Amino acid sequence: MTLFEELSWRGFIHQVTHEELKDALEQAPMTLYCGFDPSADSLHIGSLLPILGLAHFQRAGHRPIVLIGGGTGLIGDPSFKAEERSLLTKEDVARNAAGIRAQLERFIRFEGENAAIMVNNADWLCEFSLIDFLRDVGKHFSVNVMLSRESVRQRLEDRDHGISFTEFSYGLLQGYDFLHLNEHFGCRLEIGGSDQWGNIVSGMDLTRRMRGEDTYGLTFPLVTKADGTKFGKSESGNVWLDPARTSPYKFYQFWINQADADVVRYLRCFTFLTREEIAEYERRTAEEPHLRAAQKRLAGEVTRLVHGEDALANALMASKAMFGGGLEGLDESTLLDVFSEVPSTELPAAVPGEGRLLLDVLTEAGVFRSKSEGRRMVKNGGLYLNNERVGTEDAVLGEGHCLSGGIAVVRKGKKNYHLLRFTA
Ligand code: 485
Repeated sequence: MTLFEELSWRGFIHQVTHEELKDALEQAPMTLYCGFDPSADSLHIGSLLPILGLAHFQRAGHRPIVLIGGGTGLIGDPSFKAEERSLLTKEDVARNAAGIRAQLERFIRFEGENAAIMVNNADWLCEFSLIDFLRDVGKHFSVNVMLSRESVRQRLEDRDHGISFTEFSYGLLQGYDFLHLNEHFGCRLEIGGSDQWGNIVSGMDLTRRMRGEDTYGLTFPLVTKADGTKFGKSESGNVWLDPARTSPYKFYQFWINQADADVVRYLRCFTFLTREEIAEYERRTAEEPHLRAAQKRLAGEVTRLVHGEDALANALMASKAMFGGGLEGLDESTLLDVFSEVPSTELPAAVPGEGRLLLDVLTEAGVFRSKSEGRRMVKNGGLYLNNERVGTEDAVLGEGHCLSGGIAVVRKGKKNYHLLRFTA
């Protein structure tokens, strides 16, 4: 399979500027780029497709350039955005750029053969003098063409949400980047999401006009869900790649909860599994969907890719905890994360040797309406402390019951959880 066939099969291709790109990619290694604006200090799973796209190109022997938009991020891309954005401060952009740079280093190889390159467009855009930019670059852009771009149509039609000159100029800056990378690194292809088509074509036009060089553009489709809701959002909002924003456990849960109608498509574009392996998961999803084998594999692969092996092991353990698995290996933040939606009660720390009757504590905490309800539950074998069955109604709550962070997990029946948090 050629790289292009593989990218098509995996669902990476929305549009290409030239059909010949397919052959050009087979003939010689190519330098290509994708840009990321640092509008937040972390990437989210919307950026995963472009990142993996770059990784596929690199695996096939091409040289990726990852561009951080430290300059363009100060302006803000208006493409398909309904409203003018508020400007970020220079400090914010610089901080975000550092965060994003660190994340990208996980996915793409910056050493060895066809090592990737990371650049920041602040290095050339911020130094440009306004007069020089308007004379040398602006002169090649036709406002008539810019006005006809689909990506700003809505903003031009709607007077209430118009577009400032600042945002309208964004395409010139991104266009200039392509020219710069062509000149300095021989870059011949820009890739991005389908919203980037206009900006990519601007850069290609400029590079042809100013350097007489022909270049290519390729866009990815927007990832969609079969039920029509937006991909990439969980109940708590965006799914981020930064573990401090979306924990590896929540990240794992996001993937494991994908619908049967979507999961095979996601295996193709979000993992490196082979065609044969994915065909097997397709069969299993059709024949035994209740086992959710494809979802488990998807969640495992993507969590490992983004957060690493240890975080995946922790996320797996945390996921089992919800279904009665052992809790001892989990640290405080994971416990609080797994049980974040569960009611909790704060109690003074248990004093060794002076433990209180568990049923008293639970009745006080409101877990039981009365002590007799508690007794009944113990008799029926339905009360668990830290996922271990409580065998007797005289059980004493002691220090040994505290998990990491002074937490004890109470469960009534199958899945009625309550947290006890002991404070020092
Ligand atoms: O030379 C460039 C300078 C900046 C950019 C690209 C090339 C960034 C681009 N204008 C942009 O806004 N990209 C989005 C971002 O940074 O969040 C997203 C796109 C998405 C995909 C992704 O970046 O909306 O389609 O291209 C990588």
